[in-house]
Amino acid sequence: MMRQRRGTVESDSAEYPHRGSENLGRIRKNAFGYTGEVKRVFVALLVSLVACGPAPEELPPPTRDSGVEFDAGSDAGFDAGAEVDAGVEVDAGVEVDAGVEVDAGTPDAGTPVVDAGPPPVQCTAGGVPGSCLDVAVCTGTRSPTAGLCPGAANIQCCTPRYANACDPNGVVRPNVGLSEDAPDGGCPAGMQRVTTFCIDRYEASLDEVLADGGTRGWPPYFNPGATRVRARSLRGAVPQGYISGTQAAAACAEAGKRLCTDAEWQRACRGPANTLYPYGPTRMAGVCNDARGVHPAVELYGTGAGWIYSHIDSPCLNQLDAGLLRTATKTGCVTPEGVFDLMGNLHEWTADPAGTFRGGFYVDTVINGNGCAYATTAHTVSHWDYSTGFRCCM
Ligand SMILES: [Ca+2]
Repeated sequence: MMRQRRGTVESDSAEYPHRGSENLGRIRKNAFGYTGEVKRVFVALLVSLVACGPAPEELPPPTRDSGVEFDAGSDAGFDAGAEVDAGVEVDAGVEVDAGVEVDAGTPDAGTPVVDAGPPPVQCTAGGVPGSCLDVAVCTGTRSPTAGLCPGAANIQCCTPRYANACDPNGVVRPNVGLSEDAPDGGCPAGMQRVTTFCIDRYEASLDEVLADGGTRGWPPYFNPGATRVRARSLRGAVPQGYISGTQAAAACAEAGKRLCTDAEWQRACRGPANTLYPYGPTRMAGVCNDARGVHPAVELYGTGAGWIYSHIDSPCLNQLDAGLLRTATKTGCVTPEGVFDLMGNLHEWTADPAGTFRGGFYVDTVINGNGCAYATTAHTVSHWDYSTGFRCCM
């Protein structure tokens, strides 16, 4: 079994917790075959692109401003993340729109040879940052949009090719009107009694706490940044991904709860009979949301190239068809005690101060352990990406 090792960066496929399969990992590695020198060039290119990023007025709305480190490098899928991380730390130093700055590098990062030389003029097409390039080189994983660049007609705004019609700046609040289950077993609304503790029955979603004390549903495809948010346990909700361990803990605290300990989380997942899967001792296909055939980043960006794994903050990733599901959609993915989606759908942060998220997600519940034993430990609590969710205990 391949396992992740905290703090190490090797070419072992288990270092890529969000890849759909080992085959996918091999494709990426072969397709981009980085050497240390190439990576240094890439980092230099990325830094230069950040320096030439879009003007503030071109950036997406404030909801994308995380105010926290987007630890993209550690998930980038490169063989030596330490060097890539160095570039991302430069990005993180840009206090506003760290993730967006990372995105700004997307169009060129995939084709560093084509784009070698002076950085091209930056542009934005449909809210997606891109570069002004000759249409002859804007092919494959990218598509051109006319009328957005200076110069000749063949110089057009070249952006990553999205496989769906998702607007990466679109703010949606799909959980409005939902309410938590009635209190039960001495636990608050939306929670389930498990031995000595209570645990959210569902992967958490967020409410934004407004200045007047009121609340409204937070758009679940966006990192909350420094926004005051409160965890909720809602059946039928789009659960909150894109959240760091630190933010998850704060959202639980805002609800009078806390992140589950590793022991609590595993006990809840394994149930009273201590089974490896929430539904029993033997893996059953399709019971939980854990086997999407195509990695969402591969589908969204239309390529398996390594660069896509450093651009896993896109709100569109969790809006692809047959990807993230609303909580308890998989009605059989429940423990005997009544806790849903512990396996698959979204990873779930636990209270480990060193950074652990558990249970796998909608692409994979195998690579870092089977079912309830799945644990990703490659990231600090400041990391977030589309696949990182949580639930609370108390
Ligand atoms: Ca889960």
